[in-house]
Amino acid sequence: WQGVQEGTGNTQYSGQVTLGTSGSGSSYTLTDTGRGGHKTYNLNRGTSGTGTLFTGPDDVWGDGTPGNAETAGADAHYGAALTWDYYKNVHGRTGIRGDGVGAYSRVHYGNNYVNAFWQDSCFCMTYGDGSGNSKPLTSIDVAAHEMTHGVTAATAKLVYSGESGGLNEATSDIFAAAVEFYANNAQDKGDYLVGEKIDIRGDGSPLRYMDKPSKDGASKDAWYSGIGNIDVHYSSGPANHWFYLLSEGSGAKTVNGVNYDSPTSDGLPVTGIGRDKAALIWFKALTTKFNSTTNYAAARTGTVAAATELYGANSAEVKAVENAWAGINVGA
Ligand code: ASN
Ligand code: ZN
Repeated sequence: WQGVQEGTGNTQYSGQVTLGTSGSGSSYTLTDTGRGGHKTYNLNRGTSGTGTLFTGPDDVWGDGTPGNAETAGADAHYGAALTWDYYKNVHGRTGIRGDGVGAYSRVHYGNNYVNAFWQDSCFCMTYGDGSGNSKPLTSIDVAAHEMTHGVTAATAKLVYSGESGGLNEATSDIFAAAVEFYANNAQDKGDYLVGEKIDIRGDGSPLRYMDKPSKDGASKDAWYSGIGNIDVHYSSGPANHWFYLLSEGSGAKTVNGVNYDSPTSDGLPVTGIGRDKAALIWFKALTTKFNSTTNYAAARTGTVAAATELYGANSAEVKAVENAWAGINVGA
């Protein structure tokens, strides 16, 4: 059977979901023909090659527990599908490169490996199983974060060091949040936290907080001269904070049951314009204004230009973009 087929995934982080699969009769694979042929492979703790393509007799994948090898495959396959759908349906971009071609995912990388990563060289993303091989890094936001590294590499090509590196990381966090909200999965509602499901620290805390990035103990809330010298996962903080402020506004707020409290560096309030508009502005800036050496000051210029094209020079949206940058110490 050659058409688009739907199987069932019993995921660890997102409950029971529909997956794009291929096959018929008593042989199916995790090959998503409706999304560029995106495939998901089982590395079975190896660290090179593609291992084996997930294949099974019944088009039902995983049982929701990490002990079942298919479960991480189901989560990763689902996250890739959501990210594909988000870019296609929200931004009109079909595939990471916009050419309709799917990437592929590899799960069960190594042993107790607590990371996930995108590689442009294979046009693929890879997930470890986490500490104790029990918390694979296959949540929706991590999948969207990694795939977005592919989108950035295909568009602005932000260099992965200095301020552009922080903006590269923030782009992955921004669209990770956007995809999670887009998915509206009952077991993983949208939030402005990154990696809250994978429990990397073992205390239930997320990897990163977008409303007040310094809550993680290392990320910065606002730009300062020299921010380009810290790790890109921390210099992303101000841009993540900018996205939160632009989306939701400053101050205290509860979204999907999560409490946020976002201060501004200048003490002035920011009125949010909603995350959908904020994401459209960042996407337009990423794909038409930014380049490999864009820094925080240039990101301000680029997003103001993008918002001006989308909403007009005297719009409330442009004003909010400017106020959000002021709120993270990036002035005119
Ligand atoms: N998971 C990390 C990331 O995508 C891997 C890395 O440090 N590049 O940011
Ligand atoms: Zn990243």
